Amino acid sequence: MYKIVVLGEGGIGKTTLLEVIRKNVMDLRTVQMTIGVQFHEIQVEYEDENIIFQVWDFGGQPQFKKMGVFDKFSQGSDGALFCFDLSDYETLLTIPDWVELAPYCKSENVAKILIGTKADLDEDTDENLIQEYVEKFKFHHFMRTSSISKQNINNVFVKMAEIIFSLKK
Ligand SMILES: Nc1nc2c(ncn2[C@@H]2O[C@H](COP(=O)(O)OP(=O)(O)O)[C@@H](O)[C@H]2O)c(=O)[nH]1
Ligand SMILES: [Mg+2]
Repeated sequence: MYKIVVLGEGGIGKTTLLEVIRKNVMDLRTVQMTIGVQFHEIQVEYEDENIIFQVWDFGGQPQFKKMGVFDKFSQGSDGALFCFDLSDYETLLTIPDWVELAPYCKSENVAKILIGTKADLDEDTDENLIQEYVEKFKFHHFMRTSSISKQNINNVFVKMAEIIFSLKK
């Protein structure tokens, strides 16, 4: 079982993405906790193995940022999805803040994917800045997703597995 944290502003489609991935992939469960973290169990097949991810999806409570919640809960992660909304430029600009909010994930050993959500909408983003962040924050991959068109829905956690295995070699 691999632990994955999902980080990014509220309203950018994190929970929807995980729900869509979960329903498309296999029968799994979601547990809502009062502290505002939802756990999604997501399974993928990778190199003939069944890989199970325990995915930590944080609620939108703004006070979480001040409480150090993200730093605490990101401890021990094998991977992280840093998310922004492709149709909302402001959310791209928050990516450096999210990197700072979860310092544990800065480790080279944590698999990091930058996810641009809502690829079905008109883009309001900056390809150069995306590439700059990929290099600066050492994201292992960048992916556009859409919970509506289902773009890359089946690839997110396969890619995550691939990166995690490559890091462990
Ligand atoms: N157009 C579009 N809307 C989306 C997509 N994913 C989520 N949404 C909408 O964005 C809003 C916020 O989604 P939610 O998953 O709750 O965001 P979270 O706060 O990041 O978990 C909801 O109204 C969703 O229906 C997407 O891929 N495309
Ligand atoms: Mg959510």
